[in-house]
Amino acid sequence: MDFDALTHDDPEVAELILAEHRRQRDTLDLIASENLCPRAVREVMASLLTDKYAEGYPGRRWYGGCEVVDEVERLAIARGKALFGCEHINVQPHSGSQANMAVYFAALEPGDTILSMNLAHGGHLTHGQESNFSGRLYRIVHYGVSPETERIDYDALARQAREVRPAMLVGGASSYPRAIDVARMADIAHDVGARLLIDMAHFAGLVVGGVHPDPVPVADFVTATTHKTLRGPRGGLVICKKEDARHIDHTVFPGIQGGPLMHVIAGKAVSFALAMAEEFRTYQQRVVANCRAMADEMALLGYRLVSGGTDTHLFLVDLRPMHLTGARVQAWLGSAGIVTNKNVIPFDDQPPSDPSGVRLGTPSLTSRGADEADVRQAARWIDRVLRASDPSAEAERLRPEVVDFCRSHPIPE
Ligand code: DSN
Repeated sequence: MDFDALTHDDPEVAELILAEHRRQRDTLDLIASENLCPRAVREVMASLLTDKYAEGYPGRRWYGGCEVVDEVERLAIARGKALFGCEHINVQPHSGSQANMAVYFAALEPGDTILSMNLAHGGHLTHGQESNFSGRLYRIVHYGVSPETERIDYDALARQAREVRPAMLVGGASSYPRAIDVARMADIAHDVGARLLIDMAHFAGLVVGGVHPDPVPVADFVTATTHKTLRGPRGGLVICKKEDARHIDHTVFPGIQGGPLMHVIAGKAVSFALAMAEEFRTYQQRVVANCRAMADEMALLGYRLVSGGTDTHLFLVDLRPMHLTGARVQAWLGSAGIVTNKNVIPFDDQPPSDPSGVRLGTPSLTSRGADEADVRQAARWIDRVLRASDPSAEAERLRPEVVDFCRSHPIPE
């Protein structure tokens, strides 16, 4: 990595970035929402596009000197429309939270009812958590997963929608391992006159890769982050039909944001182009195949997986049969160089700070070239630590093997 100016001007921050580089280089990242964006995207993010103010939209800015960034944003929009096959895309949201906020503000009034996935069953903060703006501004009713299958019961959801009559149905989750039946969700929403938002933050890359049902043709609004399975810069986007385009754009700016981050928008343009290549499709197929293989290995090793497995890039391990909790497991695996996150599981008795599950995902590992044999090995490493009589000591013993693996599967430099 090349940090000549930074090393000279601020060696302290330069050293922290190098430390993070070493950490990423020498650890296995199994956090399902993380990925490794290509160097081209990082170069754009570090470019002087960060200096430009461009409030407004291409051709309609509140600042002079926007002729180049206009082209950047037009390119991101054109590529985004081609990639997702959508009528309209807004590439300015700084994050997935702001993308969701834009949709709620554009389509709802405060106090309207939103029917969304329970956070404790895999939903997201912006789907109505009580301290989040969504939970404070709207009347939130949650659906969850069935206690028997740990999957969404679409018949039950349809009945609930008929009782609740929400203004908006929200589909999408942060820790739901199964594909979402977006067509069924659209039927349920439209049957009760609700608008449908599909938050595909986690699975946008899978949609592009053709390994998850595509919400774009059936949903009124689709939001995404660009840094998870999509493997782009950290940011968000909103997709909608032409009739909502003006309203969404006006809600993003000036409604909830000021100046767009033009370096990030350029990064989105680059990642959209990369996502159109055949290699990206293959990558997404491998993310899902790797996830299935790793989940299968964990199940063979005797672990209980929420819903019995996965259709996506992530799965959840129920630690209760092992008499373990997520915080300890996350810490032990972290000592071995295996980075995970503790996670609530449906019907969890444990508090969110130390829940009964751990979430495992394969996007980052697959970006390093890991194959099914590699992820099965990662599962066996996890088992080795968790079954050891002294997991902390076993994690220390395992650490050099993890580093060897990481060195033979480098991160993008
Ligand atoms: N925090 C993200 C995740 O880890 O799933 C969701 O925004």
